Amino acid sequence: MVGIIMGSTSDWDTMRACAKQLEELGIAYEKRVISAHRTPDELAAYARGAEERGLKIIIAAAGGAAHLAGVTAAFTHLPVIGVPMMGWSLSGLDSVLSMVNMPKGIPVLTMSIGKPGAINAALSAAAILALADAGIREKLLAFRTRQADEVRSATLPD
Ligand code: RP5
Repeated sequence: MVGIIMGSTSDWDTMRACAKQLEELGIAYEKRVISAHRTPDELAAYARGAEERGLKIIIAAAGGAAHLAGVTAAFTHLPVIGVPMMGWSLSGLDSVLSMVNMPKGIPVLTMSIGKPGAINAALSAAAILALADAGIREKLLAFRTRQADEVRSATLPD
């Protein structure tokens, strides 16, 4: 249902958290390394064929100039959720500004930088899928109840 793509194998350390969250919610996904600048033809083919292969949402992670999500969105009308990576410099500020500032017409739903964004990408995908899938809706609501309960029962050391 969800395609997770990332610009490099170096993004997987972060995006593993996204995959784990999807698994916890029982959402089927696939994962692939595809680069907008190193393998542009493969990216075009992947994004163009995504709907026909049954994908509903694409989560795209990239660092640096981070154009993967925007280019993916150019080739498909499916929702594209972008996750900016920390990158090797500027602590991910470059990636988040690049992803979030899409010109009008082709949106990228941009998450926060790094692991929190990776997890929120999975939760956002779940929220979209939950609109038409009662099972996912139930799992998402249960997750949020558990999360709230954890906060309520939290104790602090003296
Ligand atoms: C982007 O450049 C990738 O998404 C990655 O975050 C970053 C660095 O890639 P590597 O040089 O580690 O392959 O394309």
